[in-house]
Amino acid sequence: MADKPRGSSSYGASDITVLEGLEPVRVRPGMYIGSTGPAGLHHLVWEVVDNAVDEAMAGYATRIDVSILKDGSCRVIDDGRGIPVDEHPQYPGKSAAEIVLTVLHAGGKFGGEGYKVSGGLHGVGVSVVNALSVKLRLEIDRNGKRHELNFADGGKVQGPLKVTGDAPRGRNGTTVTFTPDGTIFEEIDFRAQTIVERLQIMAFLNKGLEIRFEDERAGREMKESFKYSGGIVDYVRHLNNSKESLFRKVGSYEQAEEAQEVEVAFQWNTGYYESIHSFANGISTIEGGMHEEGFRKAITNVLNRYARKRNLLKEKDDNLTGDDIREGLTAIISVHLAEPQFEGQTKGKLGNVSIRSLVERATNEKLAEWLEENPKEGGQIVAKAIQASRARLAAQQAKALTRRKSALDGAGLPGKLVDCSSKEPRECELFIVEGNSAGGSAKDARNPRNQAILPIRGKILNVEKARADKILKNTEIQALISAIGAGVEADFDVTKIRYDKIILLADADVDGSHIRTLLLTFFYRQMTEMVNQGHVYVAQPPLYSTLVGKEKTYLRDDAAKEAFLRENPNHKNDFQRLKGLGEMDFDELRDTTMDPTKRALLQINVEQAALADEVCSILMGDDVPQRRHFIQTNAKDVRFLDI
Ligand code: 0RA
Repeated sequence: MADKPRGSSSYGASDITVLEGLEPVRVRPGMYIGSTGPAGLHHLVWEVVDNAVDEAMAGYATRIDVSILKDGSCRVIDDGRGIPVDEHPQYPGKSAAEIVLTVLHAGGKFGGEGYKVSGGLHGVGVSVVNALSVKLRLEIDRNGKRHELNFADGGKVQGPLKVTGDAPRGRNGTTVTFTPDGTIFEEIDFRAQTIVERLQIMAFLNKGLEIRFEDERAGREMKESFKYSGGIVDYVRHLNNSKESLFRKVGSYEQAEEAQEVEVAFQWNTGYYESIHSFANGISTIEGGMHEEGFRKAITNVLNRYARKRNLLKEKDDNLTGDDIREGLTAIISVHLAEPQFEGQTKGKLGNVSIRSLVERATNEKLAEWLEENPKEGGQIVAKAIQASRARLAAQQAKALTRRKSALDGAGLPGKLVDCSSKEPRECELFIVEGNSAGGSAKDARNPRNQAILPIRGKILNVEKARADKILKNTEIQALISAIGAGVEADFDVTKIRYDKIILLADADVDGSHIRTLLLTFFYRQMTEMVNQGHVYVAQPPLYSTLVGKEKTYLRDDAAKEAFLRENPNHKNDFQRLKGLGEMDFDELRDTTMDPTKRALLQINVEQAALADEVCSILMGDDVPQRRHFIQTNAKDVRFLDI
């Protein structure tokens, strides 16, 4: 087939069909890949990688190489069977490979049994990637030969599949190299970090599969390689790496039926939060769904039954709640099923009811077995859950107390809050300021109409190291909760926040950075939706000021100062190094942080807050060793945590 010459007329005709075939993708890319922003762009990579992972799941591929080439294009190599190269039965004169790349949904749907469980959520098929690329080259090693097929301008085939030589040493596999179409995407700059993070998760979910990444772009060169012989057990270890685990073992179990299967790995840490990550066919289900439901229900039952059987819970005792049991639990639930139903706002919720009973049954049987076989660990889990249940009762009392207290002092606002006069949250800002002196200058520099100041005293409690009862009894935290006015934890309601912007104002030194980290951890853990929706900001006071004529100019950091000197080589004036916020005077503070037209604010996203949270969980206590910066060097990536 590959060498068969084609008549020019039939070539023209097929060309038209192909264009018709992929045209809808170019007209409405969002329907196929969600968006034409960065998420959509990376969707192209996931699509190709998913196909390669499918080959691995089917037992054929063992290694996947993903590269961003010097010219910004992306290449994915796998050592699977190779896309079939023979003539496609329904499309005389065309290779199966051409059909896979030019017909929507032609992916693995032909050629016998196809895929039992296909990853493709994304599942829109590589043809979509082809449609949205200016260039795509397909190289296939199969039947001892290397084949090549090229496309351009949104999936137009550039001639028939050709044999270009022998495949190296009997190798099979597929290589897809594509250049996204810059007229379709807002930008076509791949972000290495985004890709690496996802590849690592794929490697965790596919035990033994080797996934390599290389960024070849000038100045951005990097390499990563992932291969986990323990699969999701290694994933749990990785997640608990920065925490103190309750015991060394990571438990796991799996169960399969004809059309669906589940795999679970779990371990508890000594912390107070649960961290359950679930996946369906390798796709993250961040909104949970039936698999998580089945797991939660069963784990609660199993542990209560176990605790009673061992007499750790007495007859008169209430059952432990699911929250008590899941405190400190890190778990991965990975399911595979034939036709996953993704529901919910972000399509991140698994709707298949049948998987709930499988996960529930598997957990009921196999977790119970694991507990029988590991009595020491079982005892530790129950003891922790019992402590959690006591803390829960204490927290209920503390909450009731806080409510009663705030009912007593009128509006329920903390005494040290300097509130603004406007009651329209959309225009209001709350500055959380370290220390009373800084609070004083901020009070002078603010616009009293819409800017409120809440001074806090020193380091707030590290909520990562404290249970709900202790958190709620802490006066600084009580002040934060009542000033923001939208409740806390499960009761938090982001629609009730009294200020649109919550702005953290702390010094640019080590202590200031610690305070920011603690505050971000509190918001991330206890007012998560407020972070999610971008209401949290960090004020970034500049490092230098200098006079240009009579006008004071502020320069953010050393780089800004150098740039300024390059642009103004004759500048003679001294540079003032600005001291801490507490020592800034009225106009300095106004010009750099309070005046919305002049200041620099960093909007905190979820990743930044999660990072702060991670730091809090690795800090041994709340006291920072003097002059040590928040840089995590124990992980393989060095991260600067002074957000
Ligand atoms: C259709 C059928 C078969 C494999 C593939 C497609 C396939 C697609 C991709 C995309 C990237 N890598 C891939 N590897 C394989 C089955 C082939 C057979 O039965 O031999």
